Amino acid sequence: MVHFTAEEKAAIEHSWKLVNVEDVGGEALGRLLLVYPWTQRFFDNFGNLSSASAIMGNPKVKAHGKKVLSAFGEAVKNMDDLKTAFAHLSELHCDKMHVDPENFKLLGNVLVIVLAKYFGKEFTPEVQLAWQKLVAGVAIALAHKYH
Ligand code: HEG
Repeated sequence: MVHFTAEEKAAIEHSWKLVNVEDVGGEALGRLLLVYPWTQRFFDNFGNLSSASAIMGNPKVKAHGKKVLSAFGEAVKNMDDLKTAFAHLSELHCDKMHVDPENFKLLGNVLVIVLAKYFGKEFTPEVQLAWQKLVAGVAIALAHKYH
């Protein structure tokens, strides 16, 4: 299980308040679709994903990215028990959406990179490490109910 120090929790809680879930979530999901194009198959109802600018400007990508990143807000509130917090979403992704859980790790790593871009110098190595641990914990929790 991923364990967070008091300093890591404080760093995540502080930086989370500064995150615009639509901008960061949209960019993270857009980059996932661009960098790992096979992930596009889960979103065949999203319309035009034919180029980088189509993906990054697609309103459905933005809206879904916002939804995904908003769920990270639950992670920020439940750092001590991510498995319980994500149990229901884990079941949904397994049983309904059939998403290969490897993709949760990919999205988490893309998210850390996008956060680094938004925060710039404030994304110190300590803050980055805390976020890396959080996205890893979320990926593990989301995979937990897979069978
Ligand atoms: Mg998932 C739906 C969260 C990664 C594919 N995702 C959702 C929903 C949430 C969510 C909150 C809405 C659930 C509902 O309708 O009740 N997703 C979420 C998180 C992560 C993640 C926190 C973090 C890693 N999702 C993820 C990845 C893929 C994916 C990597 C595919 C590559 N999600 C997916 C699909 C849906 C959701 C296909 C249904 C979209 C729809 O509404 O049509």
